[in-house]
Amino acid sequence: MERSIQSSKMLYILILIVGVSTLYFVIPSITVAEQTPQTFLTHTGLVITTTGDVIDPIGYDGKALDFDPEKFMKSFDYGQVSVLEDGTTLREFYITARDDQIMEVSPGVFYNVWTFNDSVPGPTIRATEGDLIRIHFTNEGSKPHSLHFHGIHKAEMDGVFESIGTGGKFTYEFYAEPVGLHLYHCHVHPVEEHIAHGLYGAYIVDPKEGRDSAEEFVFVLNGLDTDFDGENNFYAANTIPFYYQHHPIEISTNQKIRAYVVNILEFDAVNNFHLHGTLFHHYPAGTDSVPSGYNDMLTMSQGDRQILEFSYKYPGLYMFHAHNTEFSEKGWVSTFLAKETADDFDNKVEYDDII
Ligand SMILES: [Cu+2]
Repeated sequence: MERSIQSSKMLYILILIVGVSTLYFVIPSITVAEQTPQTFLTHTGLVITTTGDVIDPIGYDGKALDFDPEKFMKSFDYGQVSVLEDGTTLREFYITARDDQIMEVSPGVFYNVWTFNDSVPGPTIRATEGDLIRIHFTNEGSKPHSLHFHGIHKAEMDGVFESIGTGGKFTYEFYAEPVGLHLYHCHVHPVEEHIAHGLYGAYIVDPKEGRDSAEEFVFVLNGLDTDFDGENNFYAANTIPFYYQHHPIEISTNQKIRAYVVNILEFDAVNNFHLHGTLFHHYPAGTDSVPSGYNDMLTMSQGDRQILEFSYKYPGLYMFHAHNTEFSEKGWVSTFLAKETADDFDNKVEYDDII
């Protein structure tokens, strides 16, 4: 009898030991799973290994970046201006790269953004044709970065072969040419990783005679691969999915609108732009003064950009979005709210008088 009680006790102890050891092996494997490096094969065949742990804001001791798409779309950085002895206008810009920040890109979704001047996209650089552009670049990131500008410049200013290491500085200098809408981005390998995280911006060169007066907006079409699997989870105009759908961009009817549209979308071969309720004249790369077409639809590959000019005849709320349904349903959908101008009311009175 005593023996059988002892055997039962032994059995219970054995079950307890097995149970506890199982928990010991199971629970730690669950808790460390998020920090285990995962390897992904991207569309371009690139292998990316990431722990993905930066996506979790708990443990990140910095403040999440503020980004205001409303402000961004109307902000142009003309640099610090001075005039050289030969009369050339010098524009100096200070750009700092970082890769350790996070941004709440959608409610509760924190993304490790890599930034130029704490912003994704970086500042929209603007100059006039023939100006001398001098960019004081500093890399405060943990990885090497660079600045590669589209446009005409010397090979050593191309930002491709010289990557700037952590703490490094480099001064890029080139003349603003040609007139157009260009872009800049980091060109350090793997480039798709550096672009996907946000190291890019728009670069506008105005003609010496200036541009016609218009309400101007910048839209950088981008995406967010928030789970690091080489595919975008969100799409947007200016980083924040659905932003301009919830915050319509107010414009006036019969007002000339000029939109600078740059496609930097990573991972997807093409992106597109569709405007409702009116058509636009469009200028590929903004390099010609004659429009290439009159359309409500544009398709762009990565690096393509277009200047669009249009106006609204009738007041109301109009969408503009990717005609690729997946992209629009995942955030690349925006709206213009065209309000009637005083001129419209005057016209209406005249029209009423006639009938
Ligand atoms: Cu980079």
